[in-house]
Amino acid sequence: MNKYVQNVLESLERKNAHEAEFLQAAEEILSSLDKVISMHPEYEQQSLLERFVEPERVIQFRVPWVDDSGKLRVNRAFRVQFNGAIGPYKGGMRFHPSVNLSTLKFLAMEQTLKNALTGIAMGGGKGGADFDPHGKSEGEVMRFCQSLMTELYRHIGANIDVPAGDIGVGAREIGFMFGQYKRIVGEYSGVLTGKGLSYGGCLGRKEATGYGLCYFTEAMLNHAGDSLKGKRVVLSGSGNVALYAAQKAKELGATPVAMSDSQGFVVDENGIDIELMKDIKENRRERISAYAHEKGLSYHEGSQGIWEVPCDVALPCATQNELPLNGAKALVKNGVKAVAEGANMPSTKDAVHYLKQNNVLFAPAKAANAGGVSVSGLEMGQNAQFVAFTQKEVDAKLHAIMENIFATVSKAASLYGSSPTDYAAGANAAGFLKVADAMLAQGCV
Ligand code: NDP
Ligand code: 2IT
Repeated sequence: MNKYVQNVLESLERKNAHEAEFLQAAEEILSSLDKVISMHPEYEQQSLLERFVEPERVIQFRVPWVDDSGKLRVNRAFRVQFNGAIGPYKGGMRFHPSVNLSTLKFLAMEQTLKNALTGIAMGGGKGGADFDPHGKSEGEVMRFCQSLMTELYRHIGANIDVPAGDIGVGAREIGFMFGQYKRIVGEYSGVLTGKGLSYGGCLGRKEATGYGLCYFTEAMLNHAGDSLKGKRVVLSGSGNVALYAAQKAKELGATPVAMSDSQGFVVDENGIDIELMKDIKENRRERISAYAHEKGLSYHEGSQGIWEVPCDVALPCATQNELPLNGAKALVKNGVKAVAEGANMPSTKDAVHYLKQNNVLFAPAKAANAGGVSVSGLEMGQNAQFVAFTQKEVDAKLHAIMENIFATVSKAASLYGSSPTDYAAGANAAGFLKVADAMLAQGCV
């Protein structure tokens, strides 16, 4: 490894010893930038890496709210404004009990490079709270969102920082947060994306991450002389990303055969009934076991076993580190051809290494799941201009963006990766070069 990269990583480990996820992402990114760094000695002179790994700003605050029994509860929330070199900070809000600063810093750093790949002027940010929306009433979720926004509003803005959804945050939560923002500030602006269609949301945003993931996967398979048509697909998760990835995979001629949630998974050899799954997850907010019951299928406890289900293409779409080495080994044993990451950093380092060693095509999250934030970018543009794109226009733009990201990442893989299909290194290099260039141009920032 390049000495400069190594020094920066060592210093980062000393300073952030307890931030495992952040260090994991930083190591993955920086260790793939050897060639980039050697070709740009000015980066070291200008302390580019030291600046890149340090968030511009971290905001932490308490969120007090009252539950249905009248008890006052407190959660911890954050917004990490990681890098604003190429545009307003942009990235989702996550509501999940596991949320902590390490996870949000890793997500914000990944987001910075992802957003650079989209070609839209968006910096990188991420936020969230250790609040679990599961089992909460509508009123509790609303009061929580309102309380959170009562602090967050002062730190965000259409040209400052534009949050969106992520795990546990969908259209309902965005609506509650947006309503509170507007009440406090007294002005309509495109301060959040993923809004409802009746108040400035963008057609196709809900579907964008999952659809984009399939467009990227299709481009990657096409490049290798193959396609999604006729493939068996396994998807982990059954949230926003997984549902629409399953839908698009089916439209492209594949058969999604298995999906999961954090409790377990189901296998449907006839192909997942997407409408039923959407109803269970989006409307009824029930567990995936309901799908098995209603279809008379067996339900498998535990989410990990899903990687044992034979498939040609695996799309991990739930959460970080959900695809460990064992999972990768099971996939390879059953002949998987491609793994494309819908979630952020779903594959562990050794899982990625094993997949590459076994010639499995691997699409890294920051490229493959960039469709969601890309359409968020379109939503920002739409709000700024007071216009609305049609579903067809959005889909065409999303398709073009994902194909362009594949082309960019593929070219960068040839230049900077260990092989022409080292798309992980390609995505890191292409994203980093754009951010680094903007930072250098702006001086000591
Ligand atoms: P959702 O909240 O809609 O769905 C999350 C899904 O993952 C649920 O099925 C959930 O199961 C499961 N899950 C969550 N945590 C765990 C866990 N610790 N172990 C096992 N399963 C888990 O979130 P999204 O679909 O929006 O996000 C999924 C992933 O995609 C995340 O990594 C997110 O960062 C990433 N992403 C999202 C984008 C978006 O536009 N929404 C854009 C790009 C990336 P359960 O309900 O049981 O908790
Ligand atoms: O990880 C992600 O890219 C997202 N959660 C979407 C971010 C956004 O601003 O739309």
